[in-house]
Amino acid sequence: MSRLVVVSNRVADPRKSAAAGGLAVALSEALQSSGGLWFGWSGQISEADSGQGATVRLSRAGDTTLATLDLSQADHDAYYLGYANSVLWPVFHNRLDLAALERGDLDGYRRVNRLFAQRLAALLAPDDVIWVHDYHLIPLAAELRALGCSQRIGFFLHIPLPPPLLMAAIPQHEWLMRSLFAYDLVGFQSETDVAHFSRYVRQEGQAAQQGDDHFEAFGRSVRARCIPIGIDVAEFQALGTGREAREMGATLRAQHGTRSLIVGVDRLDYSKGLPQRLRAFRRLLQDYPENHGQTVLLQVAAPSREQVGAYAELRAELEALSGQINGEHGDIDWMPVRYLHRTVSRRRLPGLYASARVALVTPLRDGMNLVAKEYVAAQDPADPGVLVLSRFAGAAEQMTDALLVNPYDIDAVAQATQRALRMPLDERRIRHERLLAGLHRHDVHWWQREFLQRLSEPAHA
Ligand code: GDG
Repeated sequence: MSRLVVVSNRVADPRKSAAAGGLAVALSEALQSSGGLWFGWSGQISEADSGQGATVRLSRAGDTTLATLDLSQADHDAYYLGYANSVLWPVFHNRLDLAALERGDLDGYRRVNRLFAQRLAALLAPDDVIWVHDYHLIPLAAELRALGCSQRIGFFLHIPLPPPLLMAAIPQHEWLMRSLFAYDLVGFQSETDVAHFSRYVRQEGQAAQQGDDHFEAFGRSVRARCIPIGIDVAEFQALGTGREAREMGATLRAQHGTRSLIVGVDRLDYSKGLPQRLRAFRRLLQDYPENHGQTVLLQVAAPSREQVGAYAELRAELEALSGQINGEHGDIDWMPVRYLHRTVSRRRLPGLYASARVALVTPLRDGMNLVAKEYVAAQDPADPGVLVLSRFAGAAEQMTDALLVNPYDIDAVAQATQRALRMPLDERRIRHERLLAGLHRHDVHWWQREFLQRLSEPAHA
């Protein structure tokens, strides 16, 4: 069996899996069984031990080796805050207006990818299998190939791939897409992403698509497939039986009594559609006054990327909006919006989800969205809550038994929320049963096995 080498921007310590979440659990499972290596940024910024002088620190976590390196302040700012999170993230989420195209940031992005490749190449054995994750590291395989690495290399894009016209807003779009052809396999979250990839390479790369998932362009070939990520259903449900989740559930029930709880849990990010969601909740209170005193929206917005300007503005907008709604509609004994700008412990999340009659998962654009899946996994099958899900989340391709909505259409989201609040038990059970079956069929273990199986197949299978 070949050794698995995982490369991602950050390395999660698999020993802290309850904190790290399902992705870390799934990857560490594959890493442990092959005595693997996980390579990435340490999360530390250091001037002395970074850039060309950066040394790789090795540590052990069971049978897995963790290999991390520090970044200098300049590299971190240009690669992580700059090109990755102020160019690729907004454009890939259809927010051209937020893209900050600074030439120095591209240089930093290339420099850090080259540095990762140089340090990683020194640790590789000839028959290793390499799995690279996400938009921070698109050119990594090309850099490794330039150093003579001929191992099998796969790439999984966790975020959406935009349609060709939007992609073309990035001045280096051709270089980025050409970089993907240095991989043997590229995995996407949804069929929509694969269709965007296919259209791009046909239009811009004069590609020939040969067979289902095999593309030739730029004088090279790659396989590209939809391999949607799932969650670890069993792990998440087990978390739900733990003390912290049960206490969370009991606290919420005591606080809200007979009131219906609507929940939202997101990183505070403009892709998640949070202002639109709050406006839809305000519309619900305006159009369906029976919810007065009876319904509460609990929105957790976990702090994220606070050094990027667009995120600070969003935070201020959300705080103002929740204050307005509470001012307009609240009463002495009822606050319609509970807005929390903080992280809730992962062990308590299942209790929060289980107490909510409705979940609003309404991103404007999302690669997959794991909160939608976690909410379904946490429900009591005998009396389940209802998922209201954006049609622009990758999850909507699989979770067609949710109430699918256009998150920009405030009236429609308010109507769907009202329908979810009033949905009869029979219908809730049927929808939940089908959604849960889907979660089991395509869980995170399936995702990990499927990706590695496809990566191990010969190129012209
Ligand atoms: C990217 C893609 C894709 C959130 N708030 C808290 C908290 N969370 C956890 C959730 C969930 C995870 O973070 C968020 O996952 P998402 O899928 O919603 O979103 P991204 O972070 O944007 O992730 C996305 C994903 O990669 C995987 O491929 O689905 O589309 O954008 O697990 O539970 N966890 C804790 N406290 C919080 O307050 N502990």
